[in-house]
Amino acid sequence: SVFIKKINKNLSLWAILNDKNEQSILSLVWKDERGQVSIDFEPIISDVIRNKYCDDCILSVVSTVGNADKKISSHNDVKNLSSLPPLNTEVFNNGLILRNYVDPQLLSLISIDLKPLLFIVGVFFGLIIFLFINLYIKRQLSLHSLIVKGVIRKEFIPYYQPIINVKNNRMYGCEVLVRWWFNKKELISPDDFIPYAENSGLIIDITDVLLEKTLTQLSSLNWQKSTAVISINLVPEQLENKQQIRKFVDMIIKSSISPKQIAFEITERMSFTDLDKAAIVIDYLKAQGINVKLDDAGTGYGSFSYIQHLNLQSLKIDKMFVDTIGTYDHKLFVLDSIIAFGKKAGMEMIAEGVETKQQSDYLLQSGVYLQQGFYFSEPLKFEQFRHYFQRDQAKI
Ligand code: G
Ligand code: G
Ligand code: MN
Repeated sequence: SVFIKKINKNLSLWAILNDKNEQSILSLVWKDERGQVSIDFEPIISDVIRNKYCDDCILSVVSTVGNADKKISSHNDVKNLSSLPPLNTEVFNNGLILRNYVDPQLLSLISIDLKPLLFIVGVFFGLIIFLFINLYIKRQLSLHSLIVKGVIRKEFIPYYQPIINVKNNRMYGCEVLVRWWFNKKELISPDDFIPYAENSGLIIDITDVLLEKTLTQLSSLNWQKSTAVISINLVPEQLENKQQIRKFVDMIIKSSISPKQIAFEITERMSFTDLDKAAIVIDYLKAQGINVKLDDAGTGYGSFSYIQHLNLQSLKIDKMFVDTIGTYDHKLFVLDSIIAFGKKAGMEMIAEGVETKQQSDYLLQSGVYLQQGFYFSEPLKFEQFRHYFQRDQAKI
């Protein structure tokens, strides 16, 4: 216990700390030649006294049996207090009796029942959380139904970003990037719907529409007379679905474009659930002449294990690494390592997100001559891409 103060010759106030020192209770100690009496207050009373909620609203009376009515003080307030029934009475073995009197007003203050208040607060917060979840689900549901409608109306259209062979400055091919021509008037970027579409499986229907449109548009350019390759993005889930891939292959075979001019880019951002299944599908595609490239290489789930397991022969080096060229970012070493690995494994490499001449030159010097990025061209809508393609064909 800790000494607090001396109240008079015989009486002193102490604090008794509990084990964890979290809450102390107060103890009044009477000491004279006959011995010592200490009164430990209930924690709640200790708390009240410590925090000075009121003066003279607590009275503890120690008396011997038969002596209880002899009041100790003439103080008015104290008299008032002790005229009420005591809050508690304790009789000790040695015959002493302890009575605690507490001002009823204070008592009602202490014992305000917090349960109903807590309940109301709980319900309030519960309601808010419920409303948020509700709103979120509704939004997602409406995005879902909008995409479904968009698929039916074929609102998903391809944009084409050229991939350049820097060695001869000719177009090696292009990547197809989806855009949502929402209600035929608003162009929505993939970032706003691709994540949802990928997670919900709707990406399968979107790719369907996209591939169909791409094949029609590129056929109209006599694409098959060129050697250019078309890259289409797939998520791992699509590649594990052989039925789905068969449908794509059928669409390609029916078109005028040779399967050799088609490649699928498979993103590393998501993981495969069944690598063996994917490996079988990739072999099937290869047998059809369709190449599969590893997209966003180095950014996601185990490039190297995928490359080994899936027998991939192309990788697209992510913009994240191209961005480090000309900086002191330590990821520049990663870029160099990816390139070194690609060379050793005899893989075709395409650098993405090339924005400057410096980046393009560095990559070329490192042996990566297939490049894509704003430095050469943004993704183009079909009309613009037609011109781009025709100009490139005229270079022969
Ligand atoms: O073109 P860009 O901003 O705009 O595309 C944003 C993202 O959307 C890129 O990560 C790209 O890989 C992805 N993306 C674009 N088109 C498709 C597509 O047809 N299918 C899938 N799965 N992803 C796509
Ligand atoms: O993830 P994926 O590689 O499929 O997507 C390519 C994405 O990168 C698209 O969103 C495309 O618009 C974007 N992109 C292509 N070239 C560049 C570039 O040079 N700079 C930037 N910032 N984005 C690019
Ligand atoms: Mn891609």
